[in-house]
Amino acid sequence: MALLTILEYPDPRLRTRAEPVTVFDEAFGRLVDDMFETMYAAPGIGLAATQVDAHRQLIVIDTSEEKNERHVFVNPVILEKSGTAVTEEGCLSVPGIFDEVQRASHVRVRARDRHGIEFEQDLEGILAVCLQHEMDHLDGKLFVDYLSDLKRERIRKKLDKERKARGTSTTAPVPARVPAL
Ligand code: GNR
Ligand code: NI
Repeated sequence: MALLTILEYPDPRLRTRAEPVTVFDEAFGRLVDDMFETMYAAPGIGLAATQVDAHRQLIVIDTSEEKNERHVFVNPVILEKSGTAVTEEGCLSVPGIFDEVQRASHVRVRARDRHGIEFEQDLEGILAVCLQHEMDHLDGKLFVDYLSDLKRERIRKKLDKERKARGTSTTAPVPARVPAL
């Protein structure tokens, strides 16, 4: 098991379109496990492979309180959507930013599981919203794309500033100076 690095906006790799998964081998199973570990550690309720720079159509989700309901969606396709829901969304690739996004409240999805077995499922509530958020990642899209240009620009500048502050942090360990003899 391994923790993967999550790409952050405005990293251009987040704009990559994911390719369908064709091989469900051991290495693929390890990627699924590593994505769950990374999502739980973050913590988040969903993660798309795009966010960990693996550009394949793979999504993991767990919206349960107890973190014991693993959902895997490989090569997902939305068959039907209905209703609307406005949710305060966040994204591990846009840390610390939350804003309202309108999406369908109900979706029917066809996908494959980690073994390549096809299934169909009806989703509602946060699970439906999260799946749509994750499928956007697979298309190179982020929730901030639904916000105004002004908001998106402010977000980019804020994250930029925070990254710079992290880079020159005074709390970073200062290398010990070897005293002159
Ligand atoms: O952890 C997450 N929370 C969340 C809340 C509302 C709508 C969508 C999400 S997904 C997000 C994790 C993430 O960035 N997935 O791509
Ligand atoms: Ni996200």
